[in-house]
Amino acid sequence: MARQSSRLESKKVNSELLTLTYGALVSQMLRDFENLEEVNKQLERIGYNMGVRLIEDFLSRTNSGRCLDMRETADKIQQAFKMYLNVQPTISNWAAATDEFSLIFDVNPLTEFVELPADVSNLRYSGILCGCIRGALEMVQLEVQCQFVQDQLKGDASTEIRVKFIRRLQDATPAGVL
Ligand code: MYR
Repeated sequence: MARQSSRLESKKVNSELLTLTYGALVSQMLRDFENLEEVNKQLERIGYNMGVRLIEDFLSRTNSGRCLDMRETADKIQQAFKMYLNVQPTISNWAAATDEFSLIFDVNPLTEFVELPADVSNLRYSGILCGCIRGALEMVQLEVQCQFVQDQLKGDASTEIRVKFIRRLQDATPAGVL
């Protein structure tokens, strides 16, 4: 019993550490870059580079085969969020053509205890997550568009990432991987 509660405690500490570390990164970037659009761009790029690397770990840890359609891909993304961030977004709002869906988050571990000052209301604070999804999917030859369409951090009713299938890619080294 004591061991289980200390494991829960340690998960809580890890998630708080993540929130604080990410907050420090974003604050530093706000100081370092000239404008918000540049910060938004860089956060997405960092996420993209993470996704490009993370997919290999994900595929080997889950022993995953290729997804046959976007529904399977959505399930894998959900599984990845559970595995790496211990949150399980709900998959919903499918487009009729099943080429577009939403991930709805009850909790965004990057934004717990965060408040955005009014002068950075255009900051895409958690844009790193969209970059991560985009980078990971590009490695399995799926080009997607990924963006927050609602964010509780900005006063919206929920936090929702929209993922849209763009096209299947030929095998190629992704542009801009560092
Ligand atoms: C395939 O079609 O070949 C497999 C697709 C696997 C997709 C896994 C996507 C992982 C997205 C990572 C998001 C991480 C968020 C922390």
